[in-house]
Amino acid sequence: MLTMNDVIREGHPTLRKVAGKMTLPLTDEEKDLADKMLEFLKNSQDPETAEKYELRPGVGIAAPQVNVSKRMIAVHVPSDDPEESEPEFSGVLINPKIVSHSVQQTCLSEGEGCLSVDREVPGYVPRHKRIKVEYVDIDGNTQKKRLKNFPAIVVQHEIDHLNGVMFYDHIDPDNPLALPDDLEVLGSAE
Ligand code: NB4
Ligand code: NI
Repeated sequence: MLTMNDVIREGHPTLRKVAGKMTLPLTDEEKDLADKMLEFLKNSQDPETAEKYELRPGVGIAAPQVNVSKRMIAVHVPSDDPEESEPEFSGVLINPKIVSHSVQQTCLSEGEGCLSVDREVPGYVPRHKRIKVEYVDIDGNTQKKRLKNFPAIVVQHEIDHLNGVMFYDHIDPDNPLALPDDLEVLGSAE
């Protein structure tokens, strides 16, 4: 299983590289990594397992974060309806590409963090409120998904890692908590 020891931290050059496209079909090693990335997220969201293996909770992870500079991400976004056991969006996205997005931007009220950043970096991280993402799933099928709000923010954070971009690159250094009137804060109106 993947643990925090496998997660590289800021300063490691791989986090600033543009990751390479994956060729299909995936090798068994790549399939194994895909499974391990998704398993890591599920483990990290299970209080017992997270505590036992000292995992920081995560809703997303990108292959470069485990020092594999390839365009693969995993997301496991639980539904925000406690009754709903099914996750809102969960899976592995290979060669993900945002093919269109809204003009409207949104951000998380609490800002963002990153498993590769061992410090708090306060500030709003503007993201597209709605995106259409095209990717190949673990079975080799091309998928097109429309996402909005939290799942859309998670996928954008992960795709940034594939392009060597860190969440704090989007924070206004002069006024981190600036709220331009066209920037909606998720959790406020929603
Ligand atoms: C990626 C996210 C940071 C902002 C917002 C949040 C968590 C991450 C980083 C957008 C993407 C990891 C990957 C969480 C979390 C809410 C859901 C369900 C029950 C606990 C879990 C906590 F863990 N960020 N961590 N950071 N990244 N929400 N949740 N909860 O996932 O660096 O590149 O289990
Ligand atoms: Ni991250």
